[in-house]
Amino acid sequence: MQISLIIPAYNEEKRISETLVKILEFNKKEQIFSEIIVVNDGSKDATLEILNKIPSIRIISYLINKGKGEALRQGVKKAKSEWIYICDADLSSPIEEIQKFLPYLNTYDCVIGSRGLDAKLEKRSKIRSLTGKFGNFLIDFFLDLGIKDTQCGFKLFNKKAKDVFLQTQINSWGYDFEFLFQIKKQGFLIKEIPVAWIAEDTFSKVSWKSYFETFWVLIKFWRKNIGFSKQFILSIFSRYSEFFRYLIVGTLTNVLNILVFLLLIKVLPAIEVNLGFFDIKTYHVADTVNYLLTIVTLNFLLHKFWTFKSNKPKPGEFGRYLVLLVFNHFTALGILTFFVEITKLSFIVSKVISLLFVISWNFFALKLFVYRKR
Ligand SMILES: Nc1nc2c(ncn2[C@@H]2O[C@H](COP(=O)(O)OP(=O)(O)O)[C@@H](O)[C@H]2O)c(=O)[nH]1
Ligand SMILES: [Mg+2]
Repeated sequence: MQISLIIPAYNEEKRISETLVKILEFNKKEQIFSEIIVVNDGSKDATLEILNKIPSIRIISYLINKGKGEALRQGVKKAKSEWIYICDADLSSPIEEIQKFLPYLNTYDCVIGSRGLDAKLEKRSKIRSLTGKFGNFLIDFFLDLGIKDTQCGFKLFNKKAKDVFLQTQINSWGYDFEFLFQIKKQGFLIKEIPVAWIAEDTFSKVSWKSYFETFWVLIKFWRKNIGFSKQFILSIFSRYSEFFRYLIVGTLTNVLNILVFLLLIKVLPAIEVNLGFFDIKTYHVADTVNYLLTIVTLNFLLHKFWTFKSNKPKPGEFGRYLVLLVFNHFTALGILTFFVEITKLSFIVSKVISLLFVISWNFFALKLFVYRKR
């Protein structure tokens, strides 16, 4: 087997020797890697001293920290094998996972580890996992790669893809999506496979600041390579069509809500029922009937058959929808009360804020709770 293993290392004195012991032991048995290259990217701790004591690895080292992307390019440039496997210094995906990549060697140019395909394999904090997913959502939104997890540090690729890797320019974390974008554009075959992921956040080099920096790198890359082209806009509509249908149905039923209300006040006979403590008048009846028609019935049906295409009869769907309506109503009421009473905002501003809150989760609540596939 001809695979060069490349590990970028920046201030890894705590993790690198354990990692290399594991890798060397594994490789002694399996003979998968023809060389192990560690790139010491200007570490300020004892990383280099530790590396120097480990036999049978190749070390590339320089004094100034340049970023993971540049470090990997330095390693890839020196690699001699047909295939390259890049691997994080913390082995958050255990080295044995390489076995899952190998069957795809002959059919694909690039096989990438993914934390987006099988949640059961992922052991890291919820907050990291969610930020990661959100980051990947943004990357997919802008670059349309169709890849669930572009940022996983474990990737295997061939010589052809290696040449593209060497042409990437982003020095920091964005090199992954730059590389995948370029090879996809050139028609290379990419396979994403689920890998185990065990990570302790306390050691992570990825600070919150790096998330914002990477986002900025993404925006610059998008502007340079895609931008607001007609094709980009069209792809947004087709990729997020469900969400746009949700917006259309929501707007339509709420406009109807007002119109039907006005119509009913006109056509209903005058009503006045005295309950002792409360008078029920025409507009109360009008608004209740209107709500039952537009929001409870029409909105439910349009979302079911058009927005979410849940065409078969599904018991429980309507019940869940009603639960959500009640939930949304009371939370909106709570939020409204909060802004009116505590922050003393005007009614209209408070109403708009409470609406925005509800709209922001309602799409996901409908998709994942009401009209869920399974
Ligand atoms: N070359 C280089 N590698 C880095 C830098 N920062 C982090 N890394 C390496 O990138 C890999 C992943 O880092 P890690 O802290 O585990 O990130 P996380 O798994 O995303 O939390 C490790 O191999 C680090 O040594 C850097 O500035 N330069
Ligand atoms: Mg890590």
